Amino acid sequence: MSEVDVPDSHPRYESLLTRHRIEEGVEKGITSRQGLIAQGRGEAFDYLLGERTIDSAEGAERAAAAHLLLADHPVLSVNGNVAALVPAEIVELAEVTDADLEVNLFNRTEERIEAIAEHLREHGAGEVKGLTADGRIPGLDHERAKVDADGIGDADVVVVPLEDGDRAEALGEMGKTEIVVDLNPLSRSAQVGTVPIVDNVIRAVPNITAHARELQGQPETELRTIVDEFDPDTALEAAERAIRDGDVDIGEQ
Ligand code: PTJ
Repeated sequence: MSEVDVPDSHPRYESLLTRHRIEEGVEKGITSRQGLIAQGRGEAFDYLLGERTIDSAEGAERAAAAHLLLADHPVLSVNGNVAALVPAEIVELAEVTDADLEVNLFNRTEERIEAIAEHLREHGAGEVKGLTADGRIPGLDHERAKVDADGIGDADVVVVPLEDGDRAEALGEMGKTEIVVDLNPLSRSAQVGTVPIVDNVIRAVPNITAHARELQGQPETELRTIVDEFDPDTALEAAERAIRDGDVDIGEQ
């Protein structure tokens, strides 16, 4: 038995675990209630993808790892869903790629930022940015525009899982390399990302870490080749094709 009282051999194990974590996130004041709706939407796309990492997403995860290793100042943006679903995994990715962690919320409250920062620290994080909020993303209304000047404000590469389309677009306009994780290949965030990863964040984050570990120590030219060879449009088309034409066969639903 496991965290969700079902054996991990259960065909719906991953999905049940995910729901359980999101529910718990809401109970702890980490995840917003809108986060439940976002999760439901994500699940529908994941179901159509066969709840697996498709090849084009694997390629995107490798390109994301290369970008993070090449970055001068990478930052991983953490919202209420990410904190609930992959707290230890996002901390590990930050460690492996020497990235900052910054809590950055769509529905911003100081209480939730504090709760998420504390939750990440309980999972091994050192410094967690997001509370200073002395920087602004141009072109957004006040609350959603707040970032730390020495965090996302200063970053050259930002990982934004489950991001709102407006902000993803505005961050891109600031000239930042944006790595987006979003199960919907048609979402504006995925469409504007430098590297759109159409995969569940619970698979994507550990996969990026695994690629980063493998690529660590590779010459810069090798990393640049991986980055240059990745084409976001091809990856998005492949994901959309998998969703529209996919042959769903993942056991009893
Ligand atoms: O914690 P906050 O206040 O920052 O709010 C976070 C949410 C996610 C509620 C907020 O950013 C939001 O409302 O997002 P949207 O506009 O609903 O977009 C969420 C996107 O993430 C949708 O395209 C979903 O398909 C996708 N998604 C949901 N769950 C997952 C996911 N993508 C990857 N992995 C998931 N588990």
